[in-house]
Parts: sequence; structure tokens; C-alpha cells
Amino acid sequence: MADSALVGTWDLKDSKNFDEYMKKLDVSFATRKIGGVTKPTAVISIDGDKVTVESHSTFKNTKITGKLGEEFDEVTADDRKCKTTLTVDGKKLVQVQKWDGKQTTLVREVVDGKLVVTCTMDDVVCVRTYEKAA
Ligand code: A9M
Repeated sequence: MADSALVGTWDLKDSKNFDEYMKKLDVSFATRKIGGVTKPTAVISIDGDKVTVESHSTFKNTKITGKLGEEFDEVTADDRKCKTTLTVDGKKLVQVQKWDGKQTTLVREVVDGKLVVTCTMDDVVCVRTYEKAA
């Protein structure tokens, strides 16, 4: 079962290396510029072994629901068609996306009451920090 501390509505407050991460994902210049200034709100819910992660922004809304350990189809905000798996590692929620022979990992965990999302692709690491919405 995923850590219940993840559940809630979270606003982006800090983002490190997101442009480099988007470059690694092959996101176009124009979309990267939008991505760089967009401050999404994440909504996480847990229902037994099913986890839902929503992201809302003025630019785009995304929603995934996955059963832990079971691969599902995901279309990302930058339109990658991924085979995605959610798993739990201690208190971390681990999302692995696979597409076109490539792979990236997004790890979500609550640290000091903040939601920390660490996005890794090869040698590029991006850290995005969210705080509970008021
Ligand atoms: C995160 O904060 C992780 C962000 C990883 C998103 C990677 C997708 C590439 C970005 C394409 C930019 C599109 C325009 C921006 C739209 C903003 C939404 C970004 C979030 C999906 C917390 C949210 O779980 N995830």
C-alpha cells in the first residue's frame, strides 16, 4: 500500500533542472517554455492498491490510475505513449515510464511535509517540490 501521507492536493513551489529533464525527454522548445513557467497542482488519491495521480494546470490536465505492480497505458503531458508501472518502495511511490526503448522514473515521497517528486532519465535528475494546498 502506498504511503497515505502522499494523499492530498499539492501546489508546485520549487523546480530544479526541469528544462534539462524536458530536453532529455525530447520535449520541443516551445513546450519546454510553457512547462518551465507552468505551476501545476497535483492531486494524489489511494484506494487500496490503486493509486491515482492527477496534474492540473492552465496548459494541460493529466490523470493516471494504476494498480500497484501492474503495467498500464499512459499518455503524458508531452504526448509520450508510455507503458507505465507504479510500485511502492518503503514510503516512496515509484513510477516507471517506458516508451520507444527509453525509460524514465518519477519517485514521489513526502519529506518534512512536502511532496518531493524526483524525475530521473539517464544522467539527468530533476527535483520538483510541492506543498499542501491551503
Ligand atoms: C511532476 O511534477 C513531474 C513532472 C514530469 C512531467 C514530465 C512531462 C514533460 C513536461 C511537458 C511539459 C508540458 C507542459 C507543462 C504542463 C505541466 C504539467 C506537468 C506535470 C505532468 C506531480 C506532478 O505528480 N508531476
